[in-house]
Amino acid sequence: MSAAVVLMAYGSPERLDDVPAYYADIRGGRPVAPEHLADLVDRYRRLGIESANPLNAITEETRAALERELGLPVFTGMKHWTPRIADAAERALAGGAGTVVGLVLAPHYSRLSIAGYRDQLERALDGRAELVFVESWHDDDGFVGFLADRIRGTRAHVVFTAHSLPARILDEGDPYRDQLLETSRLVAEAAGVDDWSFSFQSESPTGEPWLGPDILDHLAELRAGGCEDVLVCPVGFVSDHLEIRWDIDTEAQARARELGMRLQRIEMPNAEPRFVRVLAEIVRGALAPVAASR
Ligand code: FEC
Repeated sequence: MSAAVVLMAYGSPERLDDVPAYYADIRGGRPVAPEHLADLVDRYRRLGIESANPLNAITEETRAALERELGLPVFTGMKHWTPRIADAAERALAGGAGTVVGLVLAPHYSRLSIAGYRDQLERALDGRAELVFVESWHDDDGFVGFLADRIRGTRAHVVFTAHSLPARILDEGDPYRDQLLETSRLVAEAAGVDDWSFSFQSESPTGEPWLGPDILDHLAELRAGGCEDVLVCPVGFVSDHLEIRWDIDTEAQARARELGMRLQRIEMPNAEPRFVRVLAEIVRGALAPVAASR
């Protein structure tokens, strides 16, 4: 069996000049409010992304390490930036892949997130290879164990976080929130941590209600309950995204300071060898039934 992996990520602008096109892609043709664009450019500027983005280098490092670990070709495909998911699919096909494993660098399924990655990959492959798509890996033992080791022994209250989504997903029976709570519970249990809670982060100004509580409000509630020390564990992200470096390290940190709290966060998995081995096991698990059926 000739297999290849398309490793998918949200994508991040490579330089400041890319931000308008990147944001337009996220909006998918819907209007972009000039003040929201200016705010986004400002956030990337303040993170020092003028002419190069370290996040894209981390994704490439992860890809290369996963390729070495698996001994299979791995191609990176971005949902909202380059290299595109479609480019990655073409490269996998050009290399002779008969089976393509689609793995997203986001562990939790939502119709508003993972389904979009799947759709792009399916359309690009267009039946030219068998697609084995990993829908979610939120309860993967390796992933849970990895995060548990990050929080084990802490005396702080642990706040698990993930990207918010429009609240209407709950009416649509979307499993996103349940999967997030499941990861949080499993990680806390594995680490022997009893003192924890969950909150969302990174809500966008789209004019409709989003899932809450938002971490900024949640910190105030925790403080009102007497909590002074918080460890943030962003279970919905695996890299040093804008959402981590800005929303947690800058905004939530400022809120915690205002409230007189100490806020720390776990190191993100990024391209850490143990995390790459977790991803490799997920790919092997996805390929096992295919190999067995041959
Ligand atoms: O450069 C970076 O590191 C940022 C990468 C990035 C990640 C990410 C993850 C998720 N998002 C999800 C949902 C939405 C929805 C909207 C939305 C908007 C943005 C904007 C930027 C952005 N997202 Fe994102 N997201 C990242 C970046 N996201 C930039 C636009 C400006 C802003 O609102 O701050 C609203 C779209 C709209 O306007 O209609 C919905 C979800 C995830 C986690 C799953 C995943 O990674 O795919 C869900 C990383």
